[in-house]
Order: sequence, then structure tokens, then C-alpha cells
Amino acid sequence: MSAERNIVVLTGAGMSAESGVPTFRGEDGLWEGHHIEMVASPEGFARDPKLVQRFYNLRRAALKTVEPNAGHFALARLEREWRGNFLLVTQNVDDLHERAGSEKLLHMHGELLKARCTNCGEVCSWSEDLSSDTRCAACGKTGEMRPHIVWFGEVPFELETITNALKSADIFLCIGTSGVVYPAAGFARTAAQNPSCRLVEFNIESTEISRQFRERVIGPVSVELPKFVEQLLSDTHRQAWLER
Ligand code: BJW
Repeated sequence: MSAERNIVVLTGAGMSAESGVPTFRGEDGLWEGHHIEMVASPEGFARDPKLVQRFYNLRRAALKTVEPNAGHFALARLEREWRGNFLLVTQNVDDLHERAGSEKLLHMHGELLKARCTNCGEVCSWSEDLSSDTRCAACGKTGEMRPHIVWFGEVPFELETITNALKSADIFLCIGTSGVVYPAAGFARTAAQNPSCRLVEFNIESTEISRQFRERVIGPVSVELPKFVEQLLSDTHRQAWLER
């Protein structure tokens, strides 16, 4: 085993649950009686733009009240100390990975703290509320600004980069996702095209995709990830020392 190996990490809503960000499915899966599919789709936005803007305005405001947990910090440590290639792909639209220090990070479903103009395509940082009165600073048009979020039926960001990284992954860590939303739910199969890839799932319960993983760690990310990262780094450093 060489010490220079490729890691790809995928995170979902369970990663931020212990920070106080609600997950999408399960007990806290409804928002004011609406399923996520009703508010996170272009059809939902066309039907009721005020409702959808309010959903994201509330979540954007709530971000100011939460902090990264020990799991976020463990992944930032893994990135810093890992000697091979590292890529963190998150389905989450919060900024908790960045705040914990992660840098090699792709937000495949977009970011709460960005807005996009549907008229000119400009993407900009955004920390306040959005409404039908919001004006695009780039093209000057009013009423075209929407959250920079990937809704159902829209194509996630950076898929080519992610697929290439998965195909050459030696280790794939899948953390806190229910495995029901594609294409992310198919990432383990892509990584498994390399028969020697180590596939590890972290969750508090079994998921739709659990059977695809050769290893499973059951427990909260804030407890399990720091332990796992410590072990992985010490195993890898020992291996590198033996190979000198
Ligand atoms: C813990 C924990 C703790 C809790 N520790 N764990 C039929 C079949 C197959 C596919 C489709 C289909 N019909 C339509 C589709 C496609 C569709 C899809 O997959 N739909 C399914 C519902 C069936 N997908 C799309 O439309 C995507 N686009 C697409 O496919 O484009 C076509 C295309 C693809 C590729 C190439 C070319 C073309 C877009 C999907 C967009 C998803 N958007 C959302 C909302 C936006 C973000 C936002 O508003 O915040 O993204 S939906 C929502 O689900 C959000 C999440 O990122 C995503 C995944 O949810 P996640 O992260 O898994 O959260 P939960 O709540 O489901 O699970 C949390 C987990 O954490 C649970 O397992 C807990 O147990 C665990 N947990 N606490 C460890 N402490």
C-alpha cells in the first residue's frame, strides 16, 4: 500500500445535523408542512416564488446562528494532513465546511450564501434576504435574483470533476446522507469501479445505499469522524514510515 492515495469524501445533511441545521428527510423532514420537493424545484419557484424565497431567506438567516461541529473539523484536519489527493464534495448548501477550514471543497447543490440572476447568469455572494424586488447589480434587472441552489430537475455543479475524482479514488467516505437523491446516491457505485477502493459509510442508521459499502460506521459524525480520521492518519503515516 502506498501512502500517496486519493480520497473522495461526500457529505450530506447529517454532517451538519449536530450543528443545528435540520436534515431533509425523517422526523424533521417537513418545512411548514411542505416537502422539500415542493420548495426546491423550478416548478415550486414558478408556482409560489414568495414561499420559496422565504424558505431560503430563513435558512440563510439561520446559518448565522450555527457553528461547525467536531466532524467538520475532523475533515478539515484530514485534508491538511493527507499526503495524497483529497476532494470533499458536499451536497450541503451551508458554509460549515469552509468555516471549519476545508478548502478542497465542491458544493454540488449550490450555496445558501450566493445568489444568481436568471437574466444575465451573474453569481454573487449574498448574505441578506432575497425577494421579487431584489435588483441584479450586474445587469440592473429587478425580480430575477434566485438562490444559487440546485433544485430537483436541475443539473448539479462540477459533475465532471467529481466523476473523475471518484474513478481514481482509493478511499471513498460517504457521510450523513440518506442516499435517495441522485446523482450523489450513485457515487459509491462509480467509486466501486475501482475494485480496491475502500468504501466507508458513516450514518446513524441504515440507508438506501448501505449495502454498497464494505465498511459502515454507525454513530454521530461528531463522535465517529474524529476517531476515524485519527486512525486513518496514523495508519497511513506508519505505512509511509515502513516503506522508507
Ligand atoms: C446523521 C446524523 C449524524 C442525521 N451523523 N448521520 C427517479 C429515480 C432516480 C432519480 C430521479 C428520479 N426522479 C427524479 C430523479 C432525479 C432527482 C432525484 O434524485 N430525485 C429523488 C428524490 C428520486 N435528482 C435531481 O433532480 C438532481 N438533478 C439531476 O438528477 O439532474 C439530472 C442530471 C444528473 C446528472 C447528469 C446529467 C443530468 C438534482 C438534485 C437536487 C437536490 N436538491 C436538494 C435541495 C437543494 C438544497 C437545499 O435547498 O438545501 O438538495 S434536495 C435535498 O436532498 C438537498 C440535499 O442535498 C439532498 C440530499 O439529502 P441528504 O443530504 O441525503 O439529507 P437527508 O435528510 O435525506 O439525509 C440525512 C442523513 O443524515 C440521514 O440518512 C440521517 O440518518 C443522517 N444523519 N444525523 C450521521 N449526526
